[in-house]
Amino acid sequence: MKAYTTKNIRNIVLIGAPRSGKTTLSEAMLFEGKVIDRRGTVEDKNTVSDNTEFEQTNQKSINATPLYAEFGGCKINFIDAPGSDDFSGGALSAFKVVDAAVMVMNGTAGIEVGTTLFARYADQYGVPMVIAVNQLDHDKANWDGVRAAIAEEFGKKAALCQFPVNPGPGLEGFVDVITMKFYNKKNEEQDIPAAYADEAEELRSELMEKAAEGSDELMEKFFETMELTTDEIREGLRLGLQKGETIPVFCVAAKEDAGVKRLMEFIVNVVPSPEGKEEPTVDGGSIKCDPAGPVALFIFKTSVEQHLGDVSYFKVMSGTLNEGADLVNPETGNSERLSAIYAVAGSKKEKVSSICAGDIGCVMKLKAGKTDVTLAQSGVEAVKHMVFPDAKYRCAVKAVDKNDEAKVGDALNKIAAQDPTIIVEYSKELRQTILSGMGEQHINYVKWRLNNEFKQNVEFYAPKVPYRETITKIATAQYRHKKQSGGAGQFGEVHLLVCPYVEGQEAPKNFKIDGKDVVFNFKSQEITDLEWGGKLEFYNCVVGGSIDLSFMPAII
Ligand SMILES: Nc1nc2c(ncn2[C@@H]2O[C@H](COP(=O)(O)OP(=O)(O)O)[C@@H](O)[C@H]2O)c(=O)[nH]1
Ligand SMILES: [Mg+2]
Repeated sequence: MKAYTTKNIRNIVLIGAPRSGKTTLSEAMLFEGKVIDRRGTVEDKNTVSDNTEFEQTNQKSINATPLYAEFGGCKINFIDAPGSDDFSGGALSAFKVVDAAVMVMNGTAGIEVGTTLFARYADQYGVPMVIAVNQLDHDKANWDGVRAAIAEEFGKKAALCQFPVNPGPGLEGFVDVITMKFYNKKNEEQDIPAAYADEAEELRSELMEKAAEGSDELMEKFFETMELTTDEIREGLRLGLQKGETIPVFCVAAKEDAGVKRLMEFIVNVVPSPEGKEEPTVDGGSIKCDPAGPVALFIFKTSVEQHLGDVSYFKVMSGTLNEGADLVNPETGNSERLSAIYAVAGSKKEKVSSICAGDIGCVMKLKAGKTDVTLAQSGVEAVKHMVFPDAKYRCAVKAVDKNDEAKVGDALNKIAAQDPTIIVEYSKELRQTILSGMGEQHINYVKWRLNNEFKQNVEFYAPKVPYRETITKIATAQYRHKKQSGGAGQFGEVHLLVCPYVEGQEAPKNFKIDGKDVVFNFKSQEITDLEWGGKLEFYNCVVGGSIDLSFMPAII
């Protein structure tokens, strides 16, 4: 592979509702980028992206797959993310390493639940968005409906850059109002057919106005001349995109490869390169994406892959990573040697000798190659950790055969180390291992992995409900201990008072012992938070050292 510099890198993630066509678009982009010379399909279970048995059997993406294409002098790294909320961890991890998201929309369905969900996530994580309306060759393609739905959902942010000619099975191609050209289904650039010239002019004016909002200079120029050049439109869209104020809208029919080349051209021309990006660190500082800076890489995904074992996917946040580099995990101080590094397109991996700042790659068999880990030259701080939504679904897990408990525990810990949206905890209160995830499908996938990948027979069941009683009324008790069978005698008396307690209640002042009022003489107070949320308050009221200090820990 050609060596790339930071400014020739583009990093994007494909997001969108399930079955909108992200994996099909990925395959078309790999084809356009000459990484593959024959396109697979989801139905034939031979796409580069959906390369695991579970994904192929279910014909849906579970894992976010890092891929790349060499195109227009750039390396476009793109991550094919799963579309269901249960597996949103993949898209959310990818947000950490990309400069834009391509929201794939199903041209027959418009705005779906997944569209809104992932658009909201992109907004929350501060990732700019480009829309690609897909499936415009489908017999149920509804361009007018989708266009209206986009306007309703994204309002003034949506910037229409293209429209299709004859959407549906007779799709002819797309008119592009940035280049003012028509692209037929074979991606050939032609003049705009006369019948669509007026519509194209009208849309270009609207687009110029939107692009002008990108900066004051562009706005001034637009007001003076009522014109922007094609490059100025691109600049305006880039600025609007970076600020999250503009969402450019493109058209594709990924299954037919139509429009894909032009979308990639737009990514190369308009999506910002990672150069100069400041990545926040755990100590409140930042790492600048500079190929001449100190080497720092961030692992955003790990997986166990057939014939390869543990694979860690990373983005070089700064510096230039060379094979054989010795790096340190700034949070643990552990060092690692990266003897071989690779460019990645799903299961296709190409060994490279160096990877520049901003680029994405992978390395195998690292000792500490966990997700969310930084490896860097000494003196560099760790990258701020990824954040994920709280788990939405939980269940209890146990090995069917009690003797396998340790093996099941190990397997669960491995799965959780790879997928940060899976949480495994042992609840001392319930005496159960509790597994939490993003949804029922997510948990079922963990079960599938335990059975098939780790060959463990497990049972998933509803966790127990913790039953906590409380004290409702005052009660007293007393006990006298007396032992005099040779040697020094033993004597002790315990008087117990149990009463209901509410937050802020004053400590008891006196107590009746043998009918007599005893006033407490508080010496010290110790408060311990209990595991289940309660509190233990201990008042030491010992008089005259009558209880030896060495007995105190046993009493508390
Ligand atoms: N007609 C048509 N079908 C498509 C197109 N893109 C994807 N599909 C089909 O839509 C289904 C879902 O595609 P897939 O790429 O798995 O969607 P994903 O869930 O977003 O990754 C598959 O059956 C694809 O063959 C397209 O451009 N046109
Ligand atoms: Mg997919």
